[in-house]
Amino acid sequence: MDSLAAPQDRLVEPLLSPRTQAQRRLKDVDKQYVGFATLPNQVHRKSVKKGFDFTLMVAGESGLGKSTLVHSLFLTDLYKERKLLSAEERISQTVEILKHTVDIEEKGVKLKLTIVDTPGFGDAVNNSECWKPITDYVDQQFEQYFRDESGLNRKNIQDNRVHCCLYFISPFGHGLRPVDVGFMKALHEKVNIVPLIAKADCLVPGEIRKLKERIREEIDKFGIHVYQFPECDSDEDEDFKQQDRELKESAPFAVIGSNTVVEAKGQRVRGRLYPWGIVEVENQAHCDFVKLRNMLIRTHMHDLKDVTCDVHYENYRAHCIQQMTSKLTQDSRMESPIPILPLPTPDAETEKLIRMKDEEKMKQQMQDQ
Ligand SMILES: Nc1nc2c(ncn2[C@@H]2O[C@H](COP(=O)(O)OP(=O)(O)OP(=O)(O)O)[C@@H](O)[C@H]2O)c(=O)[nH]1
Ligand SMILES: [Mg+2]
Repeated sequence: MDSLAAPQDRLVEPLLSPRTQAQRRLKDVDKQYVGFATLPNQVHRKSVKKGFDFTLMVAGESGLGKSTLVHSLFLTDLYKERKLLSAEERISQTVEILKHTVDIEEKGVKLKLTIVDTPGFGDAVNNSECWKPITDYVDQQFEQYFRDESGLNRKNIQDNRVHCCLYFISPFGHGLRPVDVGFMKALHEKVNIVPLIAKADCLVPGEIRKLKERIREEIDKFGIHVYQFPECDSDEDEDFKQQDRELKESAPFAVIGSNTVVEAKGQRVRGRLYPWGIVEVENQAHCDFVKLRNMLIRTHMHDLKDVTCDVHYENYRAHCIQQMTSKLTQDSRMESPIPILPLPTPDAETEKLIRMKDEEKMKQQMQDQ
């Protein structure tokens, strides 16, 4: 820019205060750009104003600690006034699909978080009836969204689609059970499934490692599509890349849930107190609870929403539109107001007349020439 400045400007410049010089230079830079570089700021401001919503579902066999984990993850933090339960005050068995919604705000960013707690199913059952209420629930949310989107007020649609389903796998088996395979396959095209090893405090680290390996192999073998963490961008810093690697290696996360606060090394922590010691829910050496929470809230919430919208909902939408069009064409065939009749074929007499007329026409044309 300096080389383009007028000669008198170049003489005056050194006499100006450093602040004015800086302001001048900024103005010069201002002249060089149109302003679309502010687009990310505009998007940021708009989305912060609008707020975010996220729906998380938990599913799996009965008694694996789904409700407890959900409380450990969010609800006791969110419901500040809610008292922590004592060890005796167990969370009761979930008998119907329960939806809890909380509005939270952090540094001016609003999040409407919905937790869908589902009743657990028995391990001996391997028929679609036991998870039908869950698949129906997911479909109903898609259906509602599809209807809202086709309605008049498209701007203020409430997004209740399930963005992630934490699927609890028993720590006592040798891998996936038929019920796990059946459930995940029934849902994997509809929702992002994040498999978890429940009650990880029941296994020693070596057993957890083996079970993780086994589950990963079986997920592959049975063709189950669980949520895939996206590739890390190459321009991310080394710390982030390392975290991303660890996250991917830890899947399926082994988790521990607890509703009690216990004292460990002079600190009050959420954990489980056993005669031989304490397992801490938020201690990374004890389980993957923190990794799971970070993934859900800090690092992958947006991607989970994107995949829900761009892949799962798109599939549902395409299927709906296909069904609607095939029904429409079927109906119009059946109820067409103008009967489509076959074209009449001329009889022999008419054919003879047409031929004679044509011959006459030709003779006339030849005489004229
Ligand atoms: N050892 C151990 N026990 C747990 C853990 N999480 C929950 N529990 C206990 O397991 C029992 C069942 O927990 P729930 O949270 O009700 O299990 P659920 O999966 O919601 O059960 P349903 O509602 O029947 O589907 C309770 O006694 C919990 O205290 C855990 O991480 N480790
Ligand atoms: Mg429950």
